[in-house]
Amino acid sequence: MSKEYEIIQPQMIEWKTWQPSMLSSLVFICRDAEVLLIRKKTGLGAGKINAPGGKIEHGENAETAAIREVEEEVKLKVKDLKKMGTLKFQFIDGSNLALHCTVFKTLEFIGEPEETTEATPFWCNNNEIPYKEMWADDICWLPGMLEGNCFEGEFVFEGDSMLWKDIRWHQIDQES
Ligand code: 6U4
Repeated sequence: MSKEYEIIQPQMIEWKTWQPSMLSSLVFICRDAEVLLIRKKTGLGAGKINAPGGKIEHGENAETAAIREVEEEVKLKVKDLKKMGTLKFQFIDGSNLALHCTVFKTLEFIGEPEETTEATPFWCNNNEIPYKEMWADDICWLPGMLEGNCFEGEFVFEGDSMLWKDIRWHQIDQES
């Protein structure tokens, strides 16, 4: 077989039977026309701007993991999380990471965001989100999500480069 056929092409991924190797969550905390973002200091995407969140640990679901990660990363207690979407990331670099991420939004939080060893938090106006410093997929779904729309997306990455994407939007009552 020639080398060309051994390379995984993004369009070859069978999303219907795709299985994640890691589960995670992201939480967008909103107040007025602002959203709380972080400069991530550790782990996947260190140095990038993202929302608080991280891996789902044994015994947790996406929501309990999201609540724990927000407290660990920025010292806020969040509640009333609304599930807004799901993201599936297949990395076709050496990691072969297959990452599933549940995206939540909330208006309810207690406390003031604090810097930790994992993250530097900052409030950002919804119109000034620094997409160039974020994962390449974020600009495809974050604006629509902040407007209140629910979504599902699949993405293929090679390192930091997004090679392929598919996003579907739907009504809030279809997302569970
Ligand atoms: P640990 O080591 O568990 O503290 P943690 O910050 O929990 O690390 P990590 O480093 O595994 O998690 O990174 C997973 C996080 O990265 C999830 O919150 C989702 C986020 N993430 C990964 N790829 C992303 C992408 N392409 N777009 C995006 N977020 C992404 O918006």
